[in-house]
Amino acid sequence: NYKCKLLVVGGGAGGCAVAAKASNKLGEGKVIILEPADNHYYQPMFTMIGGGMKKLNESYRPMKLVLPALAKWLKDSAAKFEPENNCVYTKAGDKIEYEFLLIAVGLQLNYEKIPGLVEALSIPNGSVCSNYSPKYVERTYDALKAFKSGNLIFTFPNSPVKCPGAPQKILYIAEHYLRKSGKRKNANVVYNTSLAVLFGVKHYADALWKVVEKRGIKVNLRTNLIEVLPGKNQAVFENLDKPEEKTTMDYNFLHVTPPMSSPNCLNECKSLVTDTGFVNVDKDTLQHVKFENVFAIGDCSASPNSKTAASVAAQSQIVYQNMFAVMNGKKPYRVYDGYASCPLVTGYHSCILAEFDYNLKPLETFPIDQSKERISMFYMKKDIMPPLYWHLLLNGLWNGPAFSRKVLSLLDFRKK
Ligand code: FAD
Ligand code: UQ1
Repeated sequence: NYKCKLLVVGGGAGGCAVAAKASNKLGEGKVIILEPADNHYYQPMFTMIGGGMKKLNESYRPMKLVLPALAKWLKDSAAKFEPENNCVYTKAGDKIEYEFLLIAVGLQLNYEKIPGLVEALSIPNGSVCSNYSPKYVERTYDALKAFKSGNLIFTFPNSPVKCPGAPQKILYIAEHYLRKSGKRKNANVVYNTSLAVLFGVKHYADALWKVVEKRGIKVNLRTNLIEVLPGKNQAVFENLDKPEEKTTMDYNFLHVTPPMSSPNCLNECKSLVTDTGFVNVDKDTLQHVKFENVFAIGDCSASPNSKTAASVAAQSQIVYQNMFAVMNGKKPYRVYDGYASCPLVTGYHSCILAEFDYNLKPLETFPIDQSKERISMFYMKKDIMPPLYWHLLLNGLWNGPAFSRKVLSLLDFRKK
């Protein structure tokens, strides 16, 4: 059994960033990180792996090397939270008592919720793929190379997702791949999304509708994947506005974004979560609404921002400063504006850099029109973001672009 000042559950983007800040401040041995995985994945790279622009082995590093050396890593997972007693029980049966708790367990992928999908994803060299899991991401580029003609279908599930732009980034990359390889004329490219919009922020949705029109991509809104029939190469969709209406489509390539939910370990502890299972924090301070020594960061939090690593960066400093305020007997004072960013890669050399806040209003860093497809933003996503993530964010040294935005706004000659 263990005792600590701060227990961080989950050593992903958010857990690692805040653990680095906190252990620098508190010193050796005061922070415990509970994390079961051997490797830490930079998930935003999965989009590039699916498009053949990066390799899977570039997307992960051993957990031991990314977690802060001053913190103690417990290689186990949280099985039960008891915030009333300031403790967490692990899967192996240990009890960890804490003074402060940061929950950073991310989001759970539920591939098995779609009948036939796991079977389809296990067929060697098959035409069904998914960028969302390291287990399946390498199938995407292989399936793209193997595609000859027919229907390419891309899906967006009827659930909360992380990086809501990612299901359509691979759509655009694949369409560009087909043009580059002379296969486009034989292909029917379809995006079936559960959402009622192409993207949640109108400013960028308007730009993306132009992209799909220009490139002859068919978009079906409110269309949700409910079954895959791997033997027949068919996918079944429901119309979410008329659930009795089902459509079966033949596929020659199917990219699935799986349904997602909050991790099971949270669902048991009703005092910790909202009715959708996410950690019930105040959207401004990221402090738990009932337990003042509990905070959450990232994809597992119920704060209503888009779930991205960019949000985690912005949240990391807010959580850290508010938690230390409470440690010092003060009230949380930093307020999170809901900042999220989604580099919407639209091909092998182009990207629309979406940045926005809780109100789904653009909150852009650069003094240029970011709704335009740009080469510069593509290389920022492909070559600048990975080192920024590994060297700065995970070491607690990147708090998002808010400061740069303020400085760069001085150069914005569009405002008079
Ligand atoms: P994660 O980084 O997922 O970490 C969660 C950690 O918790 C994991 O290490 C896991 O092992 C651990 N864990 C789970 N259960 C338990 C348990 N019971 N006990 C202990 N530990 C546990 N974001 C962007 O900003 N830009 C992008 O371009 C972008 N593209 C993306 C593309 C794809 C295909 C995907 C999948 C994601 C993308 N994201 C992007 C989103 C980004 O990766 C996530 O929002 C970010 O990783 C969230 O950080 P987190 O710390 O909340 O969760
Ligand atoms: C960001 O901060 C971040 O987290 C490290 C990402 O995830 C990889 C992003 O994709 C983006 C775009 C940002 C925001 C950074 C800038 C410079 C706009």
